[in-house]
Amino acid sequence: MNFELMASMMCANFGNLEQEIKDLEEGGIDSFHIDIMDGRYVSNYAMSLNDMRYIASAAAKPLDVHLMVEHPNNTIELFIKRLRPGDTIYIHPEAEYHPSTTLQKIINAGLIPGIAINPGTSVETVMEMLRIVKKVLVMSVNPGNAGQMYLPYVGKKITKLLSLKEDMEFEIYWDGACSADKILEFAPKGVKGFVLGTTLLFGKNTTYGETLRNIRELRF
Ligand code: S6P
Ligand code: MG
Repeated sequence: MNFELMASMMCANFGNLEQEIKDLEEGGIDSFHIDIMDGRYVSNYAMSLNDMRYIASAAAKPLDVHLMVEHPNNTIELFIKRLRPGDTIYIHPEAEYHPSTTLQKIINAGLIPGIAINPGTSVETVMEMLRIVKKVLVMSVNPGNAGQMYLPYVGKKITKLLSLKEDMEFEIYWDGACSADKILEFAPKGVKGFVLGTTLLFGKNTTYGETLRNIRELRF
């Protein structure tokens, strides 16, 4: 089955980031998920612009930048100019007065536009933006931290998005508490990719290569 696996880099070992990137790429990761936080939109600071810039310089695989910041329109150029075609930027629509303006900047820069949808945000609220973006990142935990519990009510929203994705031309990605059983359930339904953090990829006794191979060999 064809699905993408992204590494949530806020869970990586920052003491040896160069080696982490190398091991993940050799292990077969598809892209690097970069969680940028401002301490306002979410009450945490995870990664920053400089972390993203370093990973962009060290990685051959694409970056998947998840902006959990207020008013990303004010600083979006800082991110855009350090990214390459094929990289994605997700914004949270609730964090912006005019999210479609910010999305248009991402599109004009030749990057892939995405929105991230919080567990408490309905599909109806973001309907018009579904026509603009190429990717929808469904948060299955509240944004701000790794290592949280899956919120089961998000499943119904994914079903709704799956029914819209062909017509409105977007793909669905999963972010938060991603476990093997979620991939087994949602990949066959059409979820295109999964962000892997502490639940499945980091801090385990197996190498990244072994873990990623095991996931790709899950029986569907
Ligand atoms: C949460 C963030 C996510 C987490 C990821 C961690 O605010 O957007 O990308 O880093 O969910 O994975 P896990 O398996 O620890 O929940
Ligand atoms: Mg994220």
